Amino acid sequence: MERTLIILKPDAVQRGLTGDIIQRFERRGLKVVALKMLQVERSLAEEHYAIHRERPFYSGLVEYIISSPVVVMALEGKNAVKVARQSIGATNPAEAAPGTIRADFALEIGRNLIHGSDSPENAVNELALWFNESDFAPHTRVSEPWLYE
Ligand code: DAT
Ligand code: MG
Repeated sequence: MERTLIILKPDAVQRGLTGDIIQRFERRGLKVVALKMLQVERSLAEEHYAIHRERPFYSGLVEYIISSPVVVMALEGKNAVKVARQSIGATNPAEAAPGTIRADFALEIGRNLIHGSDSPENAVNELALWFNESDFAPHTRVSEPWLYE
């Protein structure tokens, strides 16, 4: 089993879409093992997006993430990183496949609703950045034999 970090960005919260988005992951079979809402500190936003520090959109990206509260969660499941990215869709909602979260709920790259870790290694690092070990509530669900053979 693998875990991935998901951030429902300020537009998802402000537009009242957090429930719809979480439901999509739950319906797919991914398990929420940590979940919290918070106002992001600038320093955390800067660290999370450090890889983009030199990009022209970096300062706007940081301002966007700290502009209003976010919902952050850890999803667990087989290939969680890959399948969550697939359900999220391409970075630019205008290019995202229909049926993905970004295509179905968003229009612009700078308001693309959601973050998902892009590799298992980055997922481990991002989860450590956003959560403490005590934030996790590992559990077994009765549905698991019906999700995994
Ligand atoms: P993703 O969020 O799909 O992993 P990314 O890691 O390349 O995409 O970029 C992080 C975020 O930065 C992305 O969700 C939106 C913003 N972003 C990326 N490329 C951009 C661009 N060309 N113009 C404006 N914002 C951009
Ligand atoms: Mg990324």
